[in-house]
Amino acid sequence: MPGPPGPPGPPGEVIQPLPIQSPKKTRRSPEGMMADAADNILDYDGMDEIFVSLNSLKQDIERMKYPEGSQNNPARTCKDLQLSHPEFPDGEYWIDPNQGCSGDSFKVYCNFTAGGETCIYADKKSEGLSYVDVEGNNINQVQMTFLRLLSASARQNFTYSCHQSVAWHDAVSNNYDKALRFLGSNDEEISYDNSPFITALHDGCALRKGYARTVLEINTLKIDQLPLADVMISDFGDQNQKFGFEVGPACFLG
Ligand SMILES: [Ca+2]
Repeated sequence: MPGPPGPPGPPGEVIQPLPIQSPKKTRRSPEGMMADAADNILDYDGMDEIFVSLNSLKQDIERMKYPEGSQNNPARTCKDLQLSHPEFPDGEYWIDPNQGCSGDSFKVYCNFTAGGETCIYADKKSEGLSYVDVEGNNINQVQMTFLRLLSASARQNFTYSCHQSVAWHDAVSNNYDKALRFLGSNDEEISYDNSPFITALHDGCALRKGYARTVLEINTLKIDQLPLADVMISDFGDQNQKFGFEVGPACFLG
């Protein structure tokens, strides 16, 4: 395999055909037996283009090997970017999970500290749950599919702000009957009773007293579950009950 990159080296040899091009003049001389020579000349003329192509191919390969996370030279994922640039700080970078043309690349948040997570955001302007890149553009579903294929786990936080409303554990009844239920991207319903992947990082709403908040983290090996598509709230309807929620970024780790 190392062979192919070699040929671009010879571009210097492009000069060599020059002397051979001198027969070009003789080619115009009327006498025959030049047909073969003419073919050769055409071949050598074509070599220029071949070397240019090889050179551009070499540059493409270099770009793939050392992505910069820029719009023109995006990485496949943040994890890939971290592998080629371990020195890069957490921040916003361009990725192109489906590779090929970079015209459909998009900008994400790379959490290198967390091991190279690729994060997209919930769209605050959307009424339902939908997701956008850091520039607020909707994410192409093909790119989303590729990002999932390149990931081994996915993580997303959900913060519930409550006033006398349970989000996860119900401390008074000591059960999880009123736990929030989520709808995954794969249409799977997940909650306390059927998923081992949801953890309460903080569960202030469990006491059902005054204002508090609960932070749930979905950290799943079932990549298709994220990002969350919907949430169902159970403990609501009584007077004095209030709630609000915030959907955290969905982060994919390769
Ligand atoms: Ca692409």
